[in-house]
Formats: sequence, C-alpha cells, structure tokens
Amino acid sequence: MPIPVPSHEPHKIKTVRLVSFPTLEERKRHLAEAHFNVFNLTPSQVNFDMTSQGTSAMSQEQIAGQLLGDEAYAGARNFDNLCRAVRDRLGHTYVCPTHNLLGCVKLVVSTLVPARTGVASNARGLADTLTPRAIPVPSIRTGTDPIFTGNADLGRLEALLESEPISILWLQAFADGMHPVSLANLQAVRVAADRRGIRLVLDGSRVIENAWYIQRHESGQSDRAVSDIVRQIVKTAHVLALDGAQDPKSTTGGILTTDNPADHERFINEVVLYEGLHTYGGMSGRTMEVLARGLDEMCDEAEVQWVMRVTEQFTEDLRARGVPIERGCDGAYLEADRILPHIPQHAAHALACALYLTSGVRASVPGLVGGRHLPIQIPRLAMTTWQLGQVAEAIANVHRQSGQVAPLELQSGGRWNDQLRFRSVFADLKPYEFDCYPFLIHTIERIPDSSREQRERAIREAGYNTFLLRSADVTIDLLTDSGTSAMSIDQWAAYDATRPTSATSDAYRTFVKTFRETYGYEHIIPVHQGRAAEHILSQIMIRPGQMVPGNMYFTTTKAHQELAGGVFLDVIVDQAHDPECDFPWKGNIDLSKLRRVVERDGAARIAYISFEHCVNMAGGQPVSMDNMREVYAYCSPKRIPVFYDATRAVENAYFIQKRDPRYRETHIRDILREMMLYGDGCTVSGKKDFLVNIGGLLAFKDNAAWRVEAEELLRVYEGGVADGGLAPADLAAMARGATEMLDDRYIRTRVEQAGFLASRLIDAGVPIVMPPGSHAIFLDARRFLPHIDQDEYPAQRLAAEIYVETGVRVMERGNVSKGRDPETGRNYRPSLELVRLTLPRRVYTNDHMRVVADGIIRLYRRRETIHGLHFAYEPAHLRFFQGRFAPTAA
Ligand code: P70
Repeated sequence: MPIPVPSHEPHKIKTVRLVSFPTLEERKRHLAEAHFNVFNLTPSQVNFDMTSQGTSAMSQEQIAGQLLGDEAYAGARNFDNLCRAVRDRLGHTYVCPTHNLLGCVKLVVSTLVPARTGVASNARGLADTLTPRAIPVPSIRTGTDPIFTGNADLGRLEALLESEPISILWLQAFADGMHPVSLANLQAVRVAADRRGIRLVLDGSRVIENAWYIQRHESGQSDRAVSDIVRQIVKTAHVLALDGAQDPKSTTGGILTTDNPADHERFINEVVLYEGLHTYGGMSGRTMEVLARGLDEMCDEAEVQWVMRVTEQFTEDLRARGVPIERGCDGAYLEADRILPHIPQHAAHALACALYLTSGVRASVPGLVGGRHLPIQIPRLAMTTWQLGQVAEAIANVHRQSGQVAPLELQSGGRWNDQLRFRSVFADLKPYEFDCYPFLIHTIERIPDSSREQRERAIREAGYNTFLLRSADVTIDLLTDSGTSAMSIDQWAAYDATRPTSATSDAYRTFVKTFRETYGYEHIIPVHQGRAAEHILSQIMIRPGQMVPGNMYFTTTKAHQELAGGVFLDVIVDQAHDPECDFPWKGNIDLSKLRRVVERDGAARIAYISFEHCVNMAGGQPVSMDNMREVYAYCSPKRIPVFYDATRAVENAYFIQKRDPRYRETHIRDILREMMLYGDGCTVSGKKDFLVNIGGLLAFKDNAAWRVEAEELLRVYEGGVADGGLAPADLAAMARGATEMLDDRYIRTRVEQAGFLASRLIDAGVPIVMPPGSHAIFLDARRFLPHIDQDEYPAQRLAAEIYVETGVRVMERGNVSKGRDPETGRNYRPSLELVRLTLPRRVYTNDHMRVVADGIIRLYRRRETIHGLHFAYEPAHLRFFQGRFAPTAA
C-alpha cells in the first residue's frame, strides 16, 4: 500500500517564537551596516530566516529533554540514551559523540585518511573543509540520473581508485542539499569500497530527505516506511557521520557511528584530543538528550511526509512562477546567475540583498566563494504553508524586477562567503508586504490520528458528549479557546525567570504596571481565572434584589450574580438572537431596553451594568465604540457603574479597527484604552486574550474603596493580595502576554482565522451564525439538521457526528446547555441551537482549518442520514458537562 500523505500538520503548535517585521527604512539601515552581506544580519533584523540548520522546531519531548541533561563529565545517562537511539533507529552498534559534523570530519580524517591520500566524494561542500587541509577531494558525482543526481559514477570511481591514492569514499545523502543518492547506487559503491578494502563513510545529516526520495522514486521502494529505508541506508555505510542540527532537529551536536569495533576504537582515541571524552564528545548532556530524542522521532512517517509535502509545494510554487531553481532537499536553491545575467560577479549575494531589501527575508550564501545558487531552505516544521507561500511571492517579486537589482562592488574579500564586504546602492525595487502569522513555530506537540472505527467507539463510550472524550482520542481540539493558547518563548522566559515568593513578587509589580498601562485603570487585582473575579465583583457590588442588566448572559457570570442575590436582565440588541442577521455590532446593548429598566425601577435598583466584549453566547459578536460611549454617558451621571467582562476585549478592539472607518488607522492598544475609558472596571478571564493557560484579573478604574473590599475577599477565597492564588510565574507570563496580544498583526491573523474557516463553510452553504465571530464559528444546528426536533438535541448530535467524521472536537451550545425550566420540567428550547468551533490562539494553522471545513462540508452533504439523541443519564445541574446520551432510532 502506498504511504498516505497528511493533508494537515500531524502536530499542533506548542510554543511560538515571535517574528518582527522590520520596515523598509530599517532594512536599508541594517543592510548598509551589514556591508551588503546578509550573513551579517541577526535574526531580529529579519522576518523569515531561510536556513534549515539548527533552526527546526523541536518536539515538546525534545525541549523537555533539555532539562534532563545530566551534565556529568563521564558516562552520562544521556549518552546511554543516545547509544540506544542509534541502535534502535539507525542500526549501528557503536557511537562516538562529536560536537557537530565538523567534529565527525575531523575524526574521520585523522583516523582513516593518511597523509597524501585523497577522499572521493559526491559533495562539493566537503571540498570546502578538506582542500584547506591539502586533502584532494575528487568528485565522483555523475549528475546523469534525472532523479538521483547525487549518484556516484561507478566507472569514474573505478578509474580514480586505479590511478590515485584514495583512502576513503565519502558520500553525502542529498549531496550539497540538491542531489539525492539512490539505494542501488549506494550499494554499488559499498561493493566497490569492499573490493578495495576501504571505508564508505556516509554523511547522513539529511538521510531522511534522501530516504523519502528513495521511497518516492526508486522502483520497488514505495511501500516501505522511511524508517526502514533509513536503517538500510545506514547499514550500507561502514561509518555514518550525522549533524545533530539537521534531521534530528537539535541545535548542534553530532555522532559518528559504525558496526566495526576497530574503527570505533580509533575514533574514541582521537575524540579526547579534538572533541571531549568518548561519552560526550563535545556536547552538553542536554544536547545529547535532545539529539537522542530527535533520532527517535525523525523517522515518524507522518511528519516526514508532511515536511516533504511542504517542500514540494514550495518548490512547485516557485517553478510555477517561472523562477529558475533547483529543488533542494529542504527548499529551493535559486539559480542566481540565471536570474541576474547582468550581474557577472557575486550574483547570489546581490540576489540575497535584493530579497532582504524588498521583503525582509534572509537567505545567505554558504561556504567558499564561487557558488551560483542562493539556497532558500525551509526550517523544519517551523513555518506554515501560508508563510511559505508568501516567501515564494516575495522571491517572485524580486524575480519580476530582476533587471533593476543592483550589482555589488567588492570592498574587501576573502575565500569564504561570510568574509565578503560590499559597496552598493539601494535599487528602486517594489517592496513585498507580508500578511501572515507574526510567529514561527518553536515547539510542536504531535496530535493523534485515529480511524473512524476508533472514533465511533470513543464517542459511544463518551455517551455522545464531547466533554467526555479524552484528548488522546482527539485530532484537532476546538472545544474551547480558554487556556489552550500556545505561549511564546518570551512568555516562557519571563515565567522561568520569576523569583517565587508568597509575599510581593517582582512579577506582581510588573503585572500591575502592565495592566495599568493597558487599561488605564488604577487598581489591578490578580485572580486565578475569570470566575474568581466574577465571584468577588458580584459579592461587593450586588445587594440582594438588585438588578444586573447585561448584553446576554454568560454561564459563570450569571451564576455569581444570582448567588449574590442579583437578577440578571438581558438588554442585548434583538439582532443578537437572530443567527441569520448580519448586523456588525450584535454585541451592543439596546439603550432603549436599558432605559426602560432604569425608568421603571430607578437607578438605585441597578447594581451595575454587566457589559461583555465579543459576546460569547451570541457567537463572539462585538460591541461598537459608540455603544460603549453611549451606555457610559447614560449610566455615569446616574451613578450606575459599568463593568466590562473584558475577557475578549482585544478581539473586540480588532473588530472596531476593521469595521469602524474612524478607527482604521488606530492601533489596537489605543482602541482598547478608549474602550476601557467607558467603564468603571472589569473582570477578565486571562485564559483567552492574554495568551496564557491560567490566570485572570479584576480591575477598578479609580475607586479605592472597591479595591479594599475586593482584596478582603481575595484573601479569604483566592490567595495572597499580590498573587490571587496564582504562581508569581503565571503573573509574569500574563504580563508578557498582554504586550503580545496588542500587536496589530497578531490580532488580525488571530481573528481572521475564524473568517477563513467561516468563508469555506459559507461557500459550501453550511448554515453558520452570521457574521463570523472573533474566537469561534457557530454552526446553526436547526438549519443544519431541520429534520431533528429540538428535544432530540440536534446540536449535541451534530457535535458528536463532527467528531466521528473528522476527529475534531467541538461544543454544543443549545438545548442541552440551556437546561430545563424548573417550573415545568420541560427543555427551554432556546432560539439559538448551536455548535461552537472554538479556535485556540496560535495553535492551529489554516491547513488544519481547511480539513475541519472539508469534514463538516462532507457531513452537511449527507445530513439527512443523521438522527437525534435522547438522554441516557441527565444530571440535575449543568447537564452539558456530565450528561450521557444514546441515539434515537432512525
Ligand atoms: C469558554 C470558557 C469562560 C468565560 C467567558 C467569558 C466571556 C467569563 C468566563 C469564565 C470556558 C467555559 C466556561 C463555562 C462553560 C463553558 C466553557 N469561557 N467570561 O470556553 O472564565 O473560565 O476563566 O473562569 O467566555 O468559553 P474562566
């Protein structure tokens, strides 16, 4: 059976690395300071750094391994682990650790290459390191096979072995990044080596990519797993050298492996001289651990297929745009001489400068001066196809104007590309603007795949309730956006750097300072999550019998208002209850409804206004700036406090920027400050906008008495006044998240992801709540399954069916959630019978969204085959969490 190719990443994003987008002016300054050699730019001066060595996204297991390094000088457990991984995955018995690939080269040369002998190789790059040592590196690459362009020419090899003193054969899997080798050729070279009694050394740093090529293109190999082919490749060589910063996705490190105890003995006797000791070889314990875990994971079939699919797509994209390239194992190698025929000298450097100047993308020229290619290498797993599509556009943009690219004048030279300094001018080129996620993937978490049979069993065992599924059975989890964000490495850095205390932490001070600035509110009180703030606010503000008008209820908010003796009154605009109406401000308060309440009962009967941004239960619908201003202007003189549930305030600010022309040019941070001006305080579940996994706050604009009361309750119910029951590290992560959430580019891509998913569903006629919300898409189950009566819970069944069809987990928001009327015992049958697809922040890509949409569209096409449910077990309270169901007969 041919190996399946995944249609989305077989992982989700665990942590992200933020990308800054330097302006054209900044790029000009940086480029001049770098002497027109982009090698001299730092990653913070570029947006996308197109190099694949040491830049891969690690797995969460690898990053966790960093702290498992046992940093012993001799015999570290990490080394045992590394040896085990080599035996299990590569098949070789002996491992000599090195600090990186050059360490491997050094040991091989000093043990197996006697003076005045040469190394026959298919890789030009090897000559870069061996010719300076006066070791000849005759090329045995044929270039005649249309696919396996890295194959050795056996005839030439025999002739060389006859005529010259060749001590070893050094083949590189995917020579120079562009030339794969076939298994048959590798085996033939091994036979030739054995005949002469010399070693075949294989540089397997890109063995995965080469194995994939063999699987794809060599006859008889298409059914074999990459892991299987990798072992065979390795076993064909006498010695394997491997760069830890390539396929195993470490940041550095290397290994030299063999089955020959005598060779191993030679290596470890040399390693003490050049590298370290035979059980660490110049690597830290943590690097050995990361490398070992990387070796364990690098043959994961789905991951290999995904990475190679992305590379194929990228190179095909460039070819389709007419850009002259060679397809590399990890990207596209631009043919600079063909793109810039008018620039005879240093064309690859000139192209690199033009690309950086116009777009901020860095691609640099490696090795010795003289190459004609500019490699655009894709960091493994670190970029989305959306970003790569734009990198391809940025390259095509330069290609279209290649006639205008400025030549470089050599100012000072050298033999290596990194030494060159140039003089040049800024050519008048049209820049390329990126519009994509402003982050790279830093670590990933693999997601489970499952068969339809497994999912059918899982949902039956969960009583057709998605809350009762185990996440191990879920492929894409759209249950909630609460506490599910991917934190950035800056948040992690702040988290790890926090000095803990049960008194006042530095993190608390930073937290208070940050949110004073963010909201313009004086009193900032930390709580462990949103409902804790709702509890305290309700207790200090509500006197029994008072009313709390608000823009649609939220479950926890309303529960705490009622616990305090308050009565919630819904004063949201009527449009909010109509899923088909596409009014842009469906979160607004209907002022006439509010006025009626105040005029009827008097301002003193109103505890406060409960005003939620991007109203969750209405479908993530925003409130307009005018509505906030008007409500505040009406309430303030009457001494009716206005409290925001600002949980999704930043997303609301984005809608104001997008939909209100007066705010089009206003930064999100300034829109948010104005929004908060029209309130007296807020509660926030930090698990949403703040990009953290736990946390929240309660804030008051200027009323110190409320603060004193709130802190009294905080001490009794939550924790210390300076931590609210959170670890100080969580406060640090929240403060850092609060600066990241205000990035205009981030929030746009965040909210527009919901729009992307929505538009695919809308195009296929799937009924959803209009307009699409900020944090979620809501399917209208009544229109999706009109043949199922509401008392047979269409939204509940639809949520279960989506799971069975796609492995995607979503949430019912309809008759089951609303519950029964205690008077009559009947279901409330709310007007909104919805299924919520909620989008975690920075976790899933548009490729994930595409398969979510496709699955739901498939389901929609066969909707009449779906039937209802009845309760098998119905809890008395909040039945949606624990309830169990059984299908009704067709
Ligand atoms: C969700 C989550 C939480 C939330 C909220 C708004 C607008 C307050 C809170 C509470 C989690 C959830 C909660 C209850 C039922 C289902 C799901 N919303 N205000 O998935 O904050 O959870 O931190 O205590 O959306 O929508 P917290």
